[in-house]
Amino acid sequence: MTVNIKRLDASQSDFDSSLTTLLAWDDSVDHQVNETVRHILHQVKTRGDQAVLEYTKKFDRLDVASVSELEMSQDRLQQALNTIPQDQRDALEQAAERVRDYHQRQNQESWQYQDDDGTLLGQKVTPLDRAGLYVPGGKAAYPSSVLMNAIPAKVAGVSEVVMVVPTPDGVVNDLVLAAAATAGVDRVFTVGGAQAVAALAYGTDTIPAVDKIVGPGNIFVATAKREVFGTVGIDMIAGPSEILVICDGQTDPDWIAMDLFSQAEHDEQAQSILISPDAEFLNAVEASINKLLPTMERADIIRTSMTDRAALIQVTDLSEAATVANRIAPEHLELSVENPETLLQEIRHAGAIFLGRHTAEALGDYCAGPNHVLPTSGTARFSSPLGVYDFQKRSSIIGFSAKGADRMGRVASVLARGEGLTAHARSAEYRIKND
Ligand code: HSO
Ligand code: ZN
Repeated sequence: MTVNIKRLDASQSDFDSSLTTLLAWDDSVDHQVNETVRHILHQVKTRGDQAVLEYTKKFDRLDVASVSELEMSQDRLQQALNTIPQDQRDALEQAAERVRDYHQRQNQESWQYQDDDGTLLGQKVTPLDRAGLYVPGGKAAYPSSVLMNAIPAKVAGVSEVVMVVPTPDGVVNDLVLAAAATAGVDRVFTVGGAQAVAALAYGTDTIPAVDKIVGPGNIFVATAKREVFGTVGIDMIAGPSEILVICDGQTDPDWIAMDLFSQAEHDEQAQSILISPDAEFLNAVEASINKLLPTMERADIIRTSMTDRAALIQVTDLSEAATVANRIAPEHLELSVENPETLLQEIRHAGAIFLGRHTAEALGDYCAGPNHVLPTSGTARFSSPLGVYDFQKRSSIIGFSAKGADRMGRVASVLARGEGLTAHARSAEYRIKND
């Protein structure tokens, strides 16, 4: 059964509307889910631990007497790290080290300066006190995501990272626990779903309230995160994974086909797109796709994703490819061309940019160093990868000298009186010298 992949041609007059249709996906809100989530949030907010216990029994079939029984000790995390196969442990630790090194470079310093009046101005950078990390259970439980979410928080200086992960029927994923140990997660509770998000947002007697909740989750988790935003910060609501490859036609078509598969295998709604000025090459990659697909473990997911959402786009040259890429603003962008750094100059919108034929996007998912939590669905137009800066906040620092208070007090007074705010004006005027 061959896969029929959509073909688009940037020189056609209907290209723009075809591209819009291609990029659209079903993210409609389900009112039933909204209702259910609101109810769960309210229950946990008002009844705390007791509600968490009831939902954990109902959804995960875990029947325990207290939430503290759902906490995994640091010894248990360490034990997981000690029992996983040695090659997995080595890989986790190598990946963690590179991710840590990369993120350390994102650390921002506080800064200050003095103006001519001796007035001190600056910005003080402070890590969040506590961050919550949601980790999905089951098939979407990625140990790599534990590293990508927890390491920037620890590098930022967050004192306590609290992880929640559902363990339906008590089935624990040791690799996830080992990743938590490697990343330095402080506390782990085996609670999931909207009830876990609620517990992190509002706090219960046992689960501490956090300041920000990060990490991916199913529709219930995403809806709960949206609802609690404002009470706590959240990272982002991630859409399906995406990869866009620009290729000059000189890379092995099998490599490109597999790169497209690497995101398609995440889920049926994932989007894989190839852009090339070489029509023959687009045909060759299509042939590779059909040759390699039957060899894939997740062939069914890949086939659906490629049939519904993939595309091969013909352009006249690489510059046009960059224009189309900027319009798409993909999560991942591979520049599989001879001079990727030249083409890079034309790229404005992408979550992560992979340079050259040897840079498989998959390396970025695990161990290159940069974060794999990236803006999806075109949001790279205005947002950035998850980073240390997401776990730090800034306070403005203002310290007027007497001379500065005199000079700027006059400015403030005029503006305040213009706004009819007399207390503001007089507060500034008290500090003006009257000689
Ligand atoms: N590509 C995913 C992250 C991931 N890949 C985790 C493998 N494991 C983010 O779009
Ligand atoms: Zn991936």
